[in-house]
Amino acid sequence: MNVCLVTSPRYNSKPTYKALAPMGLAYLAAVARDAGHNVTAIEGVFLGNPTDIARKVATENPDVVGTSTSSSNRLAGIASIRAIRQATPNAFIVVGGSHFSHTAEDALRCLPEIDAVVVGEGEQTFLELLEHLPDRDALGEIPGLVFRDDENQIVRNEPRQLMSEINSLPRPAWDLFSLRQYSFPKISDDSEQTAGVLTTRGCPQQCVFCANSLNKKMRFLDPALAVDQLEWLHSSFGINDLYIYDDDFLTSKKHAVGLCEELLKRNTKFSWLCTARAKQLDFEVLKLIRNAGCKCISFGVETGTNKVLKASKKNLTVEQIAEAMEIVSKVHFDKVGIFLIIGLPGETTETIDQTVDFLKTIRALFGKSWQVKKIIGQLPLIYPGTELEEIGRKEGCLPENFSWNQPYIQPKRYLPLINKRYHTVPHFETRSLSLEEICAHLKRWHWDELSKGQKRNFRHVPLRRLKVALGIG
Ligand code: B12
Ligand code: SF4
Repeated sequence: MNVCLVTSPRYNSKPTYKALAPMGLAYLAAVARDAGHNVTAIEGVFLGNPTDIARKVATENPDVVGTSTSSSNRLAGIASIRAIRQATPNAFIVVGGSHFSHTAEDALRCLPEIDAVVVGEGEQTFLELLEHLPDRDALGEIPGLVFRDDENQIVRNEPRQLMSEINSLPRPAWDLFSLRQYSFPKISDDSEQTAGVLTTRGCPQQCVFCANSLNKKMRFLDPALAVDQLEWLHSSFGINDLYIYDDDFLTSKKHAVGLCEELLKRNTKFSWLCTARAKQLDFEVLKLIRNAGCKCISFGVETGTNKVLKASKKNLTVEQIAEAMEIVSKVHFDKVGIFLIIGLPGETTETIDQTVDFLKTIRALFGKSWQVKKIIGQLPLIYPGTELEEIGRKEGCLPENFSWNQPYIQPKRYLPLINKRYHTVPHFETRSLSLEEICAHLKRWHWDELSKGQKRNFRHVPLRRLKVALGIG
């Protein structure tokens, strides 16, 4: 089969190189190619314009086109799918990834251009689809697939089980992508080229705002295989900077230690960053990851109150976060990212004040080196398949007839409060605390504290427009 995998443009259909290369598609490309299919990749994100993307796809004469988009880029992604359908009327168009996995039936209903949706982890389902095509009668036999049958009915097959292990996966087929053209913030000053890597898959936590519900089971890449892959990235693509995409790199001490010992044993020189949960951290393990090249580490702290942590199902307490930060502060990472979400369930103006007080306590721990640490705040966005979507429906955040695959724009009064990139993503708010009230409260009382030493730390809130919109400050 001729298989063409396509990345979607960003929300405004303008070309950009400021992205990390698409790991999901690179894995799919690798398994499809290993099975003997002819695979090509089109980096729609570099082209931007849907017509240009479709024209380029058509030149590959594909039997199957596979693509995906994030919810924030979905309207541009959908425009690209429509253009691809026009340019390749006979190709089988299959979509996957978090956005489509959680909106499969809605996507097939709204988008006649799509033939099928792969729900969740894609490698095995995609492979079986390629094996069966062009025999559409066999689509009902593929677990994990949702598709439109001959009578135009939407059929959801039984779910696909997550892979039991990830060691047997091939390496992502980065040779099909222009890995060196992607430009993402560098991790260290002597960085040359950045790439993302995965050393685990899955996260067993259940945070209400997270779209990870289909990926709960933890799987670990054997440390030797993981470091083989990193050395290959270095020797084949010049990569020396790594974003470790794992949801919680420190979820297993054994895995983190094994990987770092392997990195040190082979005397590698990568600079890398990772994300971890701020719970029960071990000083020795943190020191080890620092020695093995981890320059930056970030934590989803979200809030400084137990009330909001509990309502958000973070399975964390402020006491645990404080203890974890105390340990982190002693390790001297180049950067420590602290992610906040202001406005989660249970938030009040009092809990916002408590969160800011909590940040001051953390700031004190880091002392003079605080300026290299980063607080990254955001308002709560609703993503499909999250518990926040359900709570948000009850709170009236989504219109009655809301569809994830049809045009949507935030209520007009909120547009000045939100970065353009997120205008089409519904925001969460409760009946007792609106987005306007949150922004006004932050601006009035906490802006200096939250902005200390940083240009743009509240990334969904455009500062200048906020001032005008709220008429304060
Ligand atoms: C790395 C990452 C990023 C990177 C970018 C990565 C990239 N190259 O695009 C950065 C840091 C830039 C980023 C930014 C954001 N991200 Co992000 N990110 C991730 C993360 C941690 C890993 C993604 C990854 O590579 N996974 C590994 C690969 C192997 O898995 P995968 O992509 O899911 O692909 C598999 C399947 O989904 C499926 N599949 C995927 N595509 C396709 C296509 C076809 C045709 C088929 C058949 C199957 C298929 O098969 C693949 C192999 O199994 C995920 C969380 C997670 N654990 O997945 C969040 C995640 C994807 N991000 C998320 C969000 C919310 C964001 C932001 C909006 C955050 C923010 N508020 O700013 C931004 C916006 C991104 C954008 N492009 O618009 C959400 C997605 C929600 C949604 N519905 O879109 C996720 C799921 C986090 C979460 N748990 O809630 N992100
Ligand atoms: S937010 Fe992080 S810890 Fe929570 S469920 Fe998602 S990936 Fe896991």
